[in-house]
Amino acid sequence: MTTSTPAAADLKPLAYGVASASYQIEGATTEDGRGISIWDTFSAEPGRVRNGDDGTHACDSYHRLDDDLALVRGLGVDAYRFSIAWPRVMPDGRGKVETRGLDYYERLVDALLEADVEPAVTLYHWDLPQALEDEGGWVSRSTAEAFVDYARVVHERLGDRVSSWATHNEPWCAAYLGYAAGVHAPGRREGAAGHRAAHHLLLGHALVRQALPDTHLGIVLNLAPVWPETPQAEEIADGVDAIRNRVWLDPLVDGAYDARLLDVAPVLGDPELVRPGDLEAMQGSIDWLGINYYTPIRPAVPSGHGEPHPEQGAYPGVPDLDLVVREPRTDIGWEVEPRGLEELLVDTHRRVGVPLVVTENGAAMTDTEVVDGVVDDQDRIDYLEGHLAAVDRARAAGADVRGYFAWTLMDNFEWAEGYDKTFGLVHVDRSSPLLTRTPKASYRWFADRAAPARGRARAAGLITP
Ligand code: PNW
Repeated sequence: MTTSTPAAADLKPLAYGVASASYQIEGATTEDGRGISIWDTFSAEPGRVRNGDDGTHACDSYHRLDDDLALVRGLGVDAYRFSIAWPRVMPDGRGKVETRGLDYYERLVDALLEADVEPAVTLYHWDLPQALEDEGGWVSRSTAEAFVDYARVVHERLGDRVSSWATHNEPWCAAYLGYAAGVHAPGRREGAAGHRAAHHLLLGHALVRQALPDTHLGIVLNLAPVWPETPQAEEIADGVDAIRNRVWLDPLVDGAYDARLLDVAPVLGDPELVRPGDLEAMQGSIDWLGINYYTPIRPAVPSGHGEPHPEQGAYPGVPDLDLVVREPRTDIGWEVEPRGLEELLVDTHRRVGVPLVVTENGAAMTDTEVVDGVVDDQDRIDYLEGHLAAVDRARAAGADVRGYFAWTLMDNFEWAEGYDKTFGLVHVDRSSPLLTRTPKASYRWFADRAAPARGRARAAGLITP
């Protein structure tokens, strides 16, 4: 395939945004009729989340919406990416609709539009209603069917005002960390369940596409470049690539699971699971693709020593592997390597042929303290600057990247890591009853960076046509 390479001066402006997710920031888990989610259940089980943390209060954004909207406005970004909590809208996962839940998101959307910030909605960022998990969760086909009803209800309320929609956030995490490695909710450890969940997540996405044919619809994947450490690890790396990247891209682009994937995951060839029409419904079902990027993956043959990696178990069917993490690293232990983002954007552009958006990118730092009202997080600024330069290089090489969202607006509930690892542009003081927000140096830096593009990117129709 040929790719034209525009001169830097011809590049359209990049749209800047900031991202969050419902369970990570909202708190108020029992308010206004919200049902229980699998993350409420999982984080209540001892030993699942670091320090026994949970999202009961999170950043209390459910009550502090006005403060948080002011923070978004103050950043001067073009877009705010957030997710909708399924159990707020349908407490039992299906059937009864809780209008107070919808009211909250409507208030958020209206305030964003009022401030000339584009709302970018993610329908599913991991907070599955527990009632659906009790019936098998994503391992069960009926969850994909329930997802469409939920999507319809949300779209009916917000579809006239929201133009950018994503079905899932990082279905790899939902499927494989949740059902195979068991380190995320619902904490199940069965390899085949991971593959089944992957298929049903894709199916749910495809059914939403059919139900909402006229929406500008995408999916957000945590694709990663897979770089074998040694020539001996190439075979293993291909298996990792199959489960991390191709299990999503192949159905979306080609309407098929490839031969190596079927070898690693024979269950994906089971006609009871993959029914006639499923793969066809997935093919061509995205108008845009979101990519979340943090770090590359470096598979190696097992050395017999070295720490077990948290993602171990998340590539079921692939022979034993080690995952090597090179320096430098952020405080969550993830290697910093902007060239991974550049390569990923260029390769994925060639592969999918739809506009790309970097829907998350950011750095965890535990060492950010407020000193005289200031948080000096220069390391985070360096991380963001390095990755924005990688986006520029990918664009100059022809990759059609329309937007860049920093992860994340404020320090929040970082899943299995609890509140210990923080990615925010805004510091949240967890020791103060008011959960006081203090913009960090990175917030000011990102605001300065976004300012010249403000308005121009949206006017050019970059996020939504
Ligand atoms: C993503 N892993 O999560 C999510 O989309 C965000 O909600 C999250 O806060 C952010 O990245 C930072 O972690 C991930 O263990 C969590 O491989 C864990 C993993 C990957 C992504």
